[in-house]
Amino acid sequence: MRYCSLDNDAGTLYFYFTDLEEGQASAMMEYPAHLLLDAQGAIFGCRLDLDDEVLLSQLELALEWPYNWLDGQYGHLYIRIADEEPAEVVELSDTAVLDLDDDDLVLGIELMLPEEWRAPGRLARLAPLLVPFDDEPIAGEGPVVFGPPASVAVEAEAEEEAAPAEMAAIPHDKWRSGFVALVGKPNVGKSTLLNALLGEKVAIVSPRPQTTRVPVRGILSRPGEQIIFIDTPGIHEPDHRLGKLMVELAERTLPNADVICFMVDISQPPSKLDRMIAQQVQRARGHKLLVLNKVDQKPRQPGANYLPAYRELGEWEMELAISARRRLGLAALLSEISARLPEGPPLYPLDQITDQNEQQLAAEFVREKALFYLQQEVPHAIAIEVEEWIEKETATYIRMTINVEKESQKGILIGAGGGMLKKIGSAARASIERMLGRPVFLDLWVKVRPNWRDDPAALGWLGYRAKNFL
Ligand SMILES: Nc1nc2c(ncn2[C@@H]2O[C@H](COP(=O)(O)OP(=O)(O)OP(=O)(O)O)[C@@H](O)[C@H]2O)c(=O)[nH]1
Ligand SMILES: [Mg+2]
Repeated sequence: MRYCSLDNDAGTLYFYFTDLEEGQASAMMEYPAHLLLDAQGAIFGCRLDLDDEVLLSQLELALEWPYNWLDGQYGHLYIRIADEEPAEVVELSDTAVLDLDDDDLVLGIELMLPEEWRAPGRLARLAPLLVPFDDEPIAGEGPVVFGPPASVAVEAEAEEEAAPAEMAAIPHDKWRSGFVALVGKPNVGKSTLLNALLGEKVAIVSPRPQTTRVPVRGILSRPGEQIIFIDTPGIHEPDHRLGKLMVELAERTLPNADVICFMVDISQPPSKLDRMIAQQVQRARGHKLLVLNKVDQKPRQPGANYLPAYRELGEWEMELAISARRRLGLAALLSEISARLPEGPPLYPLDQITDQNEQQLAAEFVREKALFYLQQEVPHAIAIEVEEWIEKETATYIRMTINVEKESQKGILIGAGGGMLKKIGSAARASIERMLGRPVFLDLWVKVRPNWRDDPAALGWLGYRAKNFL
């Protein structure tokens, strides 16, 4: 490794394989990541679980360094500063980013570290390579940032930690509470934002559109206020019954929302879908905020500023430019939302953070890993049923069926020698273990349910029915 650097405000640890010039990194790819820890708990490297989209030739710079290597059988890329076995391998809840140059050569890696992994002790092994982080990842690029700098966002997150008992002592008539809908087209970062606002992973995220299928509630309780965020499926032109339901469920959140965050991707110009959704949002009664996400990303056309085009899509009480992934501008967004909450008592227990149960989340983690590892239509044709969930003495035994629509998809999902299913299973198991805090035995089976996305009966028993979410 050439050097590493920590952006403590955004919680990003950078590993670079070459000296970087400003603006050199021009594209990125995302993969699940793990930290490699030594016996003292210090980070000495990371592991990325790559897929076939990365070519060996792209890893030339990374693999020039002595202790880095690619385990071709599993697609695991190890980035290390020493040749040693890790005492512990820890899964990160956020994906890591490969930074690529114009020739698609991987220049470096960005890891999103939770607070507890940014401690000096954790970085002791990396210290000799650590160079100060030179701020301003978006300096001079892209549109104006309205949000405050990241340090403000981080401080605000830190101060919100109030014990539920303390909050419970506040009389109900002093509370404000309300529903905040996160709506927009697929892939603009709604689920990433929900997770970033809560500081917990309650919604799965993937680089593929149409990741979220049903509304997910994330509850943020702070002294005197409870914000109930509703992450919605991306609104799109559906081409099967499941898609229709996804869009219907997203649209139904609009009339009841106190605040609507219309989310767009500021690195791209508005599309027909953005225009259509903006019009729907305009008809709703709630406060309307225009949330311009991905300010960290360069505009599609160098130098372009798409802000005026988005601004024109409707009447917005406020415009906020943020990066959900880098947690920039979130404190400003939260305070604008907070200022618009109606009076009312908390609607959920103060220690509850989502409306989903552990079984639903576990099934979603499997779907998330499938979205990462599988190509094209296959991950979209997946529906997961939890068949068994048994708390045993040493582990939780979980059996799930992964339904696909075609024999060919079943073949791809299982992979040669069962390799693909194993890869998805082991990545999902790590996420489920992290959530449950105990070992998990995950038993995955694959079944073909022809055409389930267009079959009302199958959709019903797979849990995709409107009345479950009203
Ligand atoms: N560069 C950048 N990428 C982001 C940001 N926020 C989200 N992303 C990426 O955008 C992709 C889509 O994110 P999601 O949160 O799944 O998007 P979504 O709007 O929930 O998508 P659907 O569920 O399909 O509607 C993922 O690859 C995210 O990592 C951001 O602020 N900057
Ligand atoms: Mg989503």
